[in-house]
Amino acid sequence: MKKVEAKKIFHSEIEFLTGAHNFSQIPTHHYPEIAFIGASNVGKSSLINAVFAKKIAIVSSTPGRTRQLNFFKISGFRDGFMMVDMPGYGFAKAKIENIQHWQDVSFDYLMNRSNLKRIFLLIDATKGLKNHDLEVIDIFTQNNIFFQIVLTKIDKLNLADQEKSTQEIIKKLEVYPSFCSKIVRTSSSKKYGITELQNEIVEVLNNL
Ligand SMILES: Nc1nc2c(ncn2[C@@H]2O[C@H](COP(=O)(O)OP(=O)(O)OP(=O)(O)O)[C@@H](O)[C@H]2O)c(=O)[nH]1
Ligand SMILES: [Mg+2]
Repeated sequence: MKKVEAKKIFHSEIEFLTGAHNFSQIPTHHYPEIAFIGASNVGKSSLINAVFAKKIAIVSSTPGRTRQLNFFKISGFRDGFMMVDMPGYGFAKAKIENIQHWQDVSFDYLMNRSNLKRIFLLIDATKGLKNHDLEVIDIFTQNNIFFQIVLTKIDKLNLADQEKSTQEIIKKLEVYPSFCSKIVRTSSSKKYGITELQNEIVEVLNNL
């Protein structure tokens, strides 16, 4: 199959397709999917906007803004692919039954979705790995789900601290077989690392 260039993908149309509160609302289609998952407020929606250079995903300073699985369709790869913006976990103010519900829907999706080709797990570079992240990573490990870490908000750290944050994560996670040791460092606000992340996405798609 002919390889598609990054420029074609990231300058193509992106549209919000649907938001799923329940597993039954998750759309059925043949498009490959790439998901952004991470703690509430880590910067998932901002990063989708930065990667596609469009204000399409809703960004908020209030944690817990994304309460459904949001599906965005991108036209620039073959006949299309999907980006999935997942509800953030670890949102302290949410009602316990809501948290349980989002988690059930999210994990059902993550574990059973054959369309899903890559999970990018976002970690705030200033915070590092938290218990919530490790719980998610444990579930990935138990289910042999491959994931790749993306550090967010690196504009808040100097280069030495970015490196320290990266090495700490590698040290903690290198024992996990489903961990991809290639960590991408990004800042949506300063547009750092966006090209690198785009290249990772292109690689996933071109290897399908
Ligand atoms: N300094 C800085 N702030 C950022 C960056 N990315 C996101 N933010 C801020 O972090 C906050 C949360 O961003 P979102 O993109 O809404 O985070 P989210 O992970 O989608 O949040 P939920 O949907 O609540 O889970 C907003 O105030 C953003 O402006 C970044 O690269 N640098
Ligand atoms: Mg969000």
